[in-house]
Amino acid sequence: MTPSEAFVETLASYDVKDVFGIVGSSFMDALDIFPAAGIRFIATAHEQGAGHMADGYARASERHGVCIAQNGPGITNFVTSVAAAYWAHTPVVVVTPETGSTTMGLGGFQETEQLPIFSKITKYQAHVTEPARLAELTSRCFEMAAAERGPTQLNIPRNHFYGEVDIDIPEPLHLRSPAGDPDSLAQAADMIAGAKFPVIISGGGVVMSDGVESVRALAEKLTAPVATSYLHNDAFPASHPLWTGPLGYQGSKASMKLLSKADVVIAVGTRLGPFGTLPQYGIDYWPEHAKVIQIDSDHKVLGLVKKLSIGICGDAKVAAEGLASLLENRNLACLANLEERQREISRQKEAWESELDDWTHEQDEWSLAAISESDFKMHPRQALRALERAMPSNAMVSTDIGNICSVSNSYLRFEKARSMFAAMSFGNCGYAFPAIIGAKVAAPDRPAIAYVGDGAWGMSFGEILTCVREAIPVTAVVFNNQQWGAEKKNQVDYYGNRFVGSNLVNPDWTEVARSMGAEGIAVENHEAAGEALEKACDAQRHGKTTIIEMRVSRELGDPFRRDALRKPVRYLEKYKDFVHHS
Ligand SMILES: Cc1ncc(C[n+]2csc(CCOP(=O)(O)OP(=O)(O)O)c2C)c(N)n1
Ligand SMILES: [Mg+2]
Repeated sequence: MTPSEAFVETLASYDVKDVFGIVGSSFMDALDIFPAAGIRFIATAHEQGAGHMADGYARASERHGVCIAQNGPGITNFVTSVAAAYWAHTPVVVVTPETGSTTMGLGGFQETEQLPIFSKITKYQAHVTEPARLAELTSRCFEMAAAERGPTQLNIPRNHFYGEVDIDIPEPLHLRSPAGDPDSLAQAADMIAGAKFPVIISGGGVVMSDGVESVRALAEKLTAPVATSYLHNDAFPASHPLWTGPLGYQGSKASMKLLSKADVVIAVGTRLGPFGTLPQYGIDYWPEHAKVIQIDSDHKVLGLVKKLSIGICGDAKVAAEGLASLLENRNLACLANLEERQREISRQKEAWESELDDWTHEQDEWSLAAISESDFKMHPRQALRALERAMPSNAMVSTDIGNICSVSNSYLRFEKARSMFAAMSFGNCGYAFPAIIGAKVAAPDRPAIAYVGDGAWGMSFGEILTCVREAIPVTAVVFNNQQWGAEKKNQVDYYGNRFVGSNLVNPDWTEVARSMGAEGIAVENHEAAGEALEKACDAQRHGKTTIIEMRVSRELGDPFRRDALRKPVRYLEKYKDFVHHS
């Protein structure tokens, strides 16, 4: 067979059904036979979109995401999306055809060294040194992406698609993650049995291992409250009495207050990332004196951020099941104060819900002025509450990076895993819309909704073209506050309301949507938000993509990074006024 055939057959062997990218001569010889191999090539508007789609696709399913593009500029366009997938721990195989090996270094066309660019944002990189190794290294990239949970790069000098090879097509290995060392599990079970106020943190690893049921069983055995880790709101069902909501920025005060009381923290499938455990609302909730049991399939994150008592390197689901079975028929200290703890859980949850109900808008000086001066009057929090109430029960929601998307963390609740696809720790604006398009391809029967700020929308709305051309119906909820709000918030808090670069002038986004072949709905009042969302989700069933433009005031919620900013200091005379007057 030819190397192109070997490559495509290996994709098929790994059950690849969809590949995202933009057409290019460097891989056309393989692309030509994608359809015959049962592989759909989804042509995107930008390669960054293709990378995010592959990410969203993998996060919504248990499959690999795959993307491919033209050597040189097509590949450099992937960079941000690969970094995002790296920090979302998503198994994406990034196929990067490169300048031909016979001319590399001569400074021909579309030439750059493609391995160094991705070296810090991939879990594994394969360079195809000769055509005979193309299938083998393709397979390696699939195995490593799954085992290491992150993107891998398959770099292919473009001439290596041609020729003849005599090889066997590799088969998937179906490797399993470690179950957790038995001694560590036994020690952890002893520690949990002695706990008086155990609290569980359920993280992304629980979602990825399909371990929600196992964590639920463990929680019920202990009647332990379950907080979800930052931006993994789908790691525990929100209707469960032990669910307390998300930790981290704009998370649940109920979770934070309950966690602060813990004597033993059971952190399952979470790296306890530093940003996701920062104090919020002035509550420094991390229980410094508690014993911490951390379970993660990646040994490199155990004890990395938070001091721990027992680290268990293992699959979240299998290890949670292991703990639950070791606790079977044991005397549990926490059952002595069971009712007291149950009352406390309910009390904290009710307090937070009623605080959210009353928290219709922001109250700080800037926000109050902005509300009265803004052209648009709708309050983001009220709009988010209304959307929450109208959210279809099996919806998938992606969220972008921005002030309003961050505030949405308090209002996004899910019943099942693989439902929330936030831009994770890489934190790039422009993630949510393409990610939800990929998720929709993986789960076409589920309503797919992206929350996006107007600034981030400007970066990503081009992918409406992909929705229309490829018939992938989704809903984008665009929060038009006419500003790069999250960054403006820093200018309010630190830079004396000097707004350099943070105001936006927007077109009518509903007209833009319509002219691109989608529907557009403008919402100016939170009471209309729910109906608009229902209509848009319904339109998905008829193949239509809808952009809901939420015209909201310029008020702003708490900032991202109080931890990382300082009040400005100026020594030069000409800049002396550029300080913070408060
Ligand atoms: C690619 C990228 N560029 C810049 C930033 C810095 N940044 C973080 S939030 C933000 C503002 C987002 O504005 P918008 O999308 O309108 O949402 P809003 O904050 O107004 O709700 C910016 C520019 C980023 N995170 N990612
Ligand atoms: Mg904005």
